[in-house]
Amino acid sequence: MKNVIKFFGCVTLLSAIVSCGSDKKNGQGILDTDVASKVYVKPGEHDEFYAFLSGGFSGQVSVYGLPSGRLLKVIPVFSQDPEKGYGYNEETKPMLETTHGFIPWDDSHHPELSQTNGETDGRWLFINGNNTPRIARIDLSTFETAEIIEIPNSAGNHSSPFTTENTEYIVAGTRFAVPYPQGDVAINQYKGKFKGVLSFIKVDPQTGRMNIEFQVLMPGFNYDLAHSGKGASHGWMFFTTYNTEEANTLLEVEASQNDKDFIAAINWKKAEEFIKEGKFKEVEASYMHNIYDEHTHIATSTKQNKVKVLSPEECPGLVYLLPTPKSPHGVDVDPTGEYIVGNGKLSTDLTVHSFTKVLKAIEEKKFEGEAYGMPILKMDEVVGGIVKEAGLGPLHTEFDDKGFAYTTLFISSEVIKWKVGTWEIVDRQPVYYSPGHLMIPGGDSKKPDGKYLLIMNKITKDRYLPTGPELTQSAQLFDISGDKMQLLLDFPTIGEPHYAQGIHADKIAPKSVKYYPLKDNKHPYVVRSDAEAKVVREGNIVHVYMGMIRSHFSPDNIEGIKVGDKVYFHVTNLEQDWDIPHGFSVLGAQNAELLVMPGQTETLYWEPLKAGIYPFYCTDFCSALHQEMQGYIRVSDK
Ligand code: CUK
Ligand code: CUA
Repeated sequence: MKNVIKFFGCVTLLSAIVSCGSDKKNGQGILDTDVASKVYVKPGEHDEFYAFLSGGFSGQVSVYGLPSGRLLKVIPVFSQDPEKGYGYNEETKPMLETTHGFIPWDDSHHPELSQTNGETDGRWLFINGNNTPRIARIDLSTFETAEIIEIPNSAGNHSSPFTTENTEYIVAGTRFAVPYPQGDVAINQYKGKFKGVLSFIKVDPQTGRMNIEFQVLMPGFNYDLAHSGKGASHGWMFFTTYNTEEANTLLEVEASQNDKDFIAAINWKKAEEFIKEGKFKEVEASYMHNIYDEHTHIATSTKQNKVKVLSPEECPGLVYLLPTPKSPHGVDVDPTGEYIVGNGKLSTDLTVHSFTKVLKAIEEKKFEGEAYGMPILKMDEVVGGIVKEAGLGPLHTEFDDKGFAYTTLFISSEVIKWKVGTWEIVDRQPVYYSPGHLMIPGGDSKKPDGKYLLIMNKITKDRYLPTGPELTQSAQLFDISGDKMQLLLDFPTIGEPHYAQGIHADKIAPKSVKYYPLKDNKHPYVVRSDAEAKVVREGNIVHVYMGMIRSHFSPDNIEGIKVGDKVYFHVTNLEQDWDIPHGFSVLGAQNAELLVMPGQTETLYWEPLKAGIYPFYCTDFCSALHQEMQGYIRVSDK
């Protein structure tokens, strides 16, 4: 009997250990295996959503599958990428031209998907470069950067690139006010001489091509973030501001802080009328416009030099200021377009403006003053609700499809869920650590997909294995289909993710390009078969027309090259099959490599510096005979 009891005691203990080790219950009484199954995407199966995360100071965009958190691709935008040769090959170098020269770096913050009728349509992804003000457009059929436009008379392009509900415009707003026109001005002349410029960039509905339609000349505030009106507020764009005291040093920011800053509401429909009426000034504005041609796969960079500018002083009704407590950071508009949430980072409450009330206050002229010709609406007249005691450091808000909003709290490291309309907080979860932006697929559109919420954290601390002083930033996935938010997954990100966008895979995957038809290749140095391969000399410039196909190069032996020649390898991938790129590089190549997609031609520039034999080879393992895909160049003294 005694033995039996002992035996059972053992079993109980054993099963306790087993269940502890493999199937813990979390704080909400849910088994780890239940959580794991929610993010488990079986080998060979696909994720339900694409997530596009900004790469912050890496200047890239990274593409993840959700819910698995699997990294699918890194898209170079404002960066050179040795993996793909972007920014190294001759075709893409012009993409990184600016009026300050070739700049292969930027700080990219906010990806924004194009929309049709207020819904994400999977056509393009826009992203800003903060430092040398630029906006890029990525084509989501190829996942390549298709266009970059520089923003003139602007600095610190932070409140960008947010779209209107039919991608009529994307906007770009200056963070740093700068002298207008730019020039040598004493910094303490800030107030009065420094201005902020908000740009409205028209997007061609067929091609996606961008064009700076007009700029609005604003006072020297700092413009932080933006979001577009939609539905009820279609035709309006909202920008948060800080430093409305126009101080040239923010060292004593808290001491000198105005009690309230503003959300600037811009009526862009009205702006279009002012443009038609000729109420604009055409001013000097030099900027580069870089376009990657989809037929030649060659980028061209063109300098532009004029832009139309509207001034609120001369355009009554163009801009209204909505007082919003203490340094609002994000501004977010709910799916109906009625509520405009100002996330005041130094306030513990969230102020929500009602668009209906804004219109009424405008109509009834309920102003508490004006600034530079822009009426300041009375705060009491426009507030639609306050989310009380949200927490410390509210930064950004996204929305689901059930009438709830989700806000990140940077300082208290939490995310809260609250009800739009009652303003009551219904859930609060810790995140690890210090969240900036958050993303629900479609969460800033008219039609959010309220299944997952992604939180992007600035600080990771102890969540992963240590990697020296720097730890990767981190994303955390929550299930938001139930009443309570449930943490599912942590995964590392590339660079600092600011904003992100998510979209159902069905809106992109079917349109994905598998290869480029060779017959449509309009590159001037294309070869369409091995037979067309040749070497052409023009003085000391040598053009090598080269073909590659599994598993050889043509030509693969090249002689007659001299030290000091300028050699251009124009390499065409002759494959017509999905996922068979070939790579190309040569010993001593000064410009990384090429990674050429099937049917495409790319050019590597090389200057041989001394006589010798220089092997070249394919850098992408492409067939069983990949290692045989090689050749030689002989370089002789002059
Ligand atoms: S910012 Cu990064 S946390 Cu540039 Cu959108 Cu707010
Ligand atoms: Cu082609 Cu390896």
